[in-house]
Amino acid sequence: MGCDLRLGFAEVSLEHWRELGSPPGVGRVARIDRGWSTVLQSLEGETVRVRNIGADVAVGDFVVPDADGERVQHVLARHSAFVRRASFAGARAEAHTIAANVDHVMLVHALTSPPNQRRVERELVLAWDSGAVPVVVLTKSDLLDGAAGAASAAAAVTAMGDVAPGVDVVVASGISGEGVDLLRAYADGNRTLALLGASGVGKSTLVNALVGHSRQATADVREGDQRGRHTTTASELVALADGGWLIDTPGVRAVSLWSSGHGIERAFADVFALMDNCRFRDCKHDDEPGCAVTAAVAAGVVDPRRLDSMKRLVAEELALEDEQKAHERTFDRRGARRPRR
Ligand SMILES: Nc1nc2c(ncn2[C@@H]2O[C@H](COP(=O)(O)OP(=O)(O)O)[C@@H](O)[C@H]2O)c(=O)[nH]1
Ligand SMILES: [Mg+2]
Ligand SMILES: [Zn+2]
Repeated sequence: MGCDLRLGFAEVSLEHWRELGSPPGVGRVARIDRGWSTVLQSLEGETVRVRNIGADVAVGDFVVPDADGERVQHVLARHSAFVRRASFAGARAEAHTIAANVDHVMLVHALTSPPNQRRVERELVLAWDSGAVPVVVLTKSDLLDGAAGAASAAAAVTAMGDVAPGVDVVVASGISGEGVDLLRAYADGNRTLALLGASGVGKSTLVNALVGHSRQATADVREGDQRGRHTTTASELVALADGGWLIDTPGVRAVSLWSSGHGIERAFADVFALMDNCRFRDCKHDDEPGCAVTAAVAAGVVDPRRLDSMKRLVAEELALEDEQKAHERTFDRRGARRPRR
């Protein structure tokens, strides 16, 4: 038995599978419910449900069930993973993988609210860290009417573009269909897209438009009809008709950093480019003489809120690293196994 390449296998996952001796039953996790993975084994929809016991599984993962088909035996190497910090007040930081093996992270915002530059900056750090390429999607364009609407959409594109250097910004609507073909093109070549954003911004409506039929429940399913009023509560992998995959995710209210790479450098590439010209190598960009960053702020080239935002994210990342180091030291003293990052 082989594997169905149409599931969108990442090269690293395939290699890992071959190293394991090409075990049968390999598939892709389409959804996770209370410790159970639904594993898609072919594009036609052959699925098995297996337990996740001891396996760190996320939607989008390629997995191999054990011989009895009861639990996940191997989670194949990922080429990307969108990870955020999941922890409760006072609890130690823990990582939560929202989606794995994603090629493009669509950061969805609604044009009906003022563009939230600070939120998208934070999302971009996580997106770049994930290994996927972000795209900013401004949806609900159908709700902006006439010349005033067009002007406000254009202003939103500029505002988001200003804080997303090198990132595509796409105007879309899940209702009128504007931008939907553009978005679908990101999945060309059997790639996987993940939609991320606050609850109610229009992710599931976009999924339905991209898939071409009503696949995902959206918020306006009225009480009283047979489906009740349910919306996305867990991530879900959906096939696109002409190839490619989509992962719809539930709304995340606050995205906390779980940083592990160079997400901040990528997300703030414009500011980092300026830093090369600071006089001091250890410049903190506060009030040091010869600081190219504060000079750019003074000249109106960089928004002071963007600089503050970057400093806050850097501090948050350092605090998280300190917390993890302290925790690992505690573990080392106890002689316990280090927690996996
Ligand atoms: N007019 C309009 N309404 C939209 C659009 N996208 C979503 N909505 C509405 O916004 C609400 C939330 O949409 P939903 O897709 O469930 O958001 P999600 O929580 O991000 O998945 C629903 O009432 C949708 O009908 C859009 O492009 N245009
Ligand atoms: Mg939804
Ligand atoms: Zn400086």
